[in-house]
Amino acid sequence: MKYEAVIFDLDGVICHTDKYHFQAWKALADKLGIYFDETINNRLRGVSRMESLEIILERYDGTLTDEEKTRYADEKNDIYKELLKQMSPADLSPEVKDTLDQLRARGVKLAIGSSSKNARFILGQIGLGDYFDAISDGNNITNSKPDPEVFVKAAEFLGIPAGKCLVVEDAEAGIQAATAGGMDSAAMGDAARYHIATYDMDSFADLLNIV
Ligand code: B16
Ligand code: MG
Repeated sequence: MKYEAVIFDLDGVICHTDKYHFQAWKALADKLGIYFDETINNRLRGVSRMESLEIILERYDGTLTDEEKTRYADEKNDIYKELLKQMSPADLSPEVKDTLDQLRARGVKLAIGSSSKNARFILGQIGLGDYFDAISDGNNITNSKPDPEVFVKAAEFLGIPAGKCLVVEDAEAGIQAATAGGMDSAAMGDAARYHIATYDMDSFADLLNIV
């Protein structure tokens, strides 16, 4: 076995919440009269909530105080959390669940490394609340991807050296974070287009050949 642990990004890897992020940011952008579209939304992948707000505000004419920014980020998160209530175990694909189960059966440790502060809520919604051996998320980090902190913490929580961990990511910043943390990476979706990861995946089940 090449890796003792696999650290999974959440959004865009285990499940897909982009459409809910989009709807929630769009509602806020509309309220502030800011242009916002799917292309701008793509830039928010893997990026923290406050950094996402800054990207959206690039098209805002006025200036906001830090208090106002925090209030608007909270407002977006309230809308987003309300939308997340629609998620259920049906949002976990059989391919993803089956692959995770097979990795676990081989004795591989499984962790989450997500920028999201809602990671535990999302995992609960899709029926994986108690599934992972460790969860490192937006609540236990001070620096977001491409800083390696979220993955370094996940490896620490597992007690496994970085060199024995594989990171699975859909965001370019996430692949950069894995590399900065001394970890190999496997890229899915958007991240696979940049060919900067150790492996580019076509499907989630490819992991069974990589690990
Ligand atoms: P929250 P990941 C990231 O999750 C999302 O991809 C990104 O779009 C979002 O802004 C970020 O979490 C923070 O999310 O507002 O819920 O704390 O891909 O790192 O699992
Ligand atoms: Mg992601």
